[in-house]
Amino acid sequence: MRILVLGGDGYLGWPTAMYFSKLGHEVFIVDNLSKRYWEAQHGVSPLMSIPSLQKRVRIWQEVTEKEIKFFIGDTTNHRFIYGAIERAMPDAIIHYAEQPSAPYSMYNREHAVFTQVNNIVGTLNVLFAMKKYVPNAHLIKLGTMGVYGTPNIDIEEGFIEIKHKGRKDVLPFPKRAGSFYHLTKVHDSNNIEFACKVLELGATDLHQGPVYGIDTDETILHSNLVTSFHYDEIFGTVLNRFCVEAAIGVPLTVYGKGSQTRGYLNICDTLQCVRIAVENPAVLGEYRVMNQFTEVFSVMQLAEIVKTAGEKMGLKVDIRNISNPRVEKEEHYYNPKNEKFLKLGLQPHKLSDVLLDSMLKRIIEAKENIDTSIILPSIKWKHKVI
Ligand code: USQ
Repeated sequence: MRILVLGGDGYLGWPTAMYFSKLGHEVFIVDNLSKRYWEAQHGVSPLMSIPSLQKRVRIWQEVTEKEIKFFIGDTTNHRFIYGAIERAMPDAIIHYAEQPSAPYSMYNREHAVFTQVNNIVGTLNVLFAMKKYVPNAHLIKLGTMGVYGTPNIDIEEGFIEIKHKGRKDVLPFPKRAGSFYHLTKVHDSNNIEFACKVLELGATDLHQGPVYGIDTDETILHSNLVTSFHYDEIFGTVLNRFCVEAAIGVPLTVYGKGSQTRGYLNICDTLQCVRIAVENPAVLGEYRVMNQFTEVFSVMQLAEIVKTAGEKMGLKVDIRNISNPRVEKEEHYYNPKNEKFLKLGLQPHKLSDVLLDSMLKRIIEAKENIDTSIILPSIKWKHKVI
C-alpha cells in the first residue's frame, strides 16, 4: 500500500514510518518540523538527540535498502497538503501531525490558540485534500482517550446508547476533555465524523491513552534511528518521566494524590494498533472510533511499579506527591472499554519488569544528557490570564 504518515518526524510518527516501510509498504512522510521548534521555544530536548529527517531517512535506506520519501511543510497550508497528497496518492493516511502536549496548550493564551488552530485547521485541510485527490483512502487519525474525561460511568468506544423519555438513540459518547490540547481532539472528532457523512470519506479515530517506551524493532537497528523520547514536563508522558527520574535519583513526581487513572500502552502497541486499523479499514462514509490502550493504572501504581523495578536494579527510588499543576479529578471511577482492537487480534505488550529494566538501562546509558531543570512542572492549568 501507499501510506502517508503525517507528523512522521515525531515520537510516534517516525517509528510508524519505519514500521510500515519494513512491512514492505511505500511510505511517505509529511512534517513541518515544528516539534523541533516547540522544543527550542521552551528549552527542552529529547533524551537522545535526533538527527535531521533527511539523515534519518538516509540511514534507514542504508540499513534496510528501503526508501521513505518526505515532504516538509505544514498541514495548515492547504496548498502544501493538497500538493503532498496529490503526489503521494496514499491508500491510507496516518495522521499524527498535531501539537501533542496538554501542558504546552495550557502555557498561555497564545499557546492555547495556536494549538487549536494548528490541530483543527490542519485536520480540516487533510479531509478536503483527501476528498479532492484520494476519496477512497482511509484516514487513521490519532485522537486521545482524554476526550472522554473521567465520567462516573463506563467509557464506551466512541458511541453510547442513550434512553431518554421513552426514546433511545446511539449518540457520540459525552466528551469532557481536560486541556485546550485535549479539546482539539474533541473538535477534530466532530469535524471528521461530519466530513465522513457529507464528503463520504472513511475514517478511524483512535482514542489513544498515554504511550510509554523508547525502542521499537526498527529504532534499534541503528543508533541514529532512535525516536524522540521526552522526559520534560511538556512533552514527556508520565511513565517515561518516572523512568528518567528513577534513573537519576530524583523523586518520582506524582501530581496530587496520584489516584488519577488512565489507559496506557507501549509504543510497540501503537504501531500494532495502527497496522490493524490500516488492514481493517473503515468503509466509505463510515466514521469509526477505537479506544487504543492496553492496561489501566493509577499514577501512584505506575510510580510503585517503577520504584520496584528501579530498586531491583540497585537504584534508590523515592516517590513524592507534589502539588498538582493540572485541574483534574484525582479520585474517580474509570472503566474504559478496548474490545475492538482485541477482537481484531491485538497482542498487548504488557508492562513488565523486563521492559522497565531495558528502559531504565537505556536511560542510564544516556544519563549525561539529562537536564534536571526541565523535570519539575511549572505550567499551571490555573494560570493568570495574559
Ligand atoms: N502526571 C503525574 N506526574 C507527572 C506527569 C503526569 O502525576 O510527572 C499525571 C497527570 O497529572 C495525568 C497523568 O499523569 O493525570 C497522565 O499525564 P501524561 O502527561 O502522561 O498524559 P497527558 O497529558 O494526558 O497526555 C498524553 C500525551 C497526549 C495524549 C494523552 C492521552 O501527551 O498526546 O493524547 O497522553 S490521554 O491521557 O488518555 O488523554
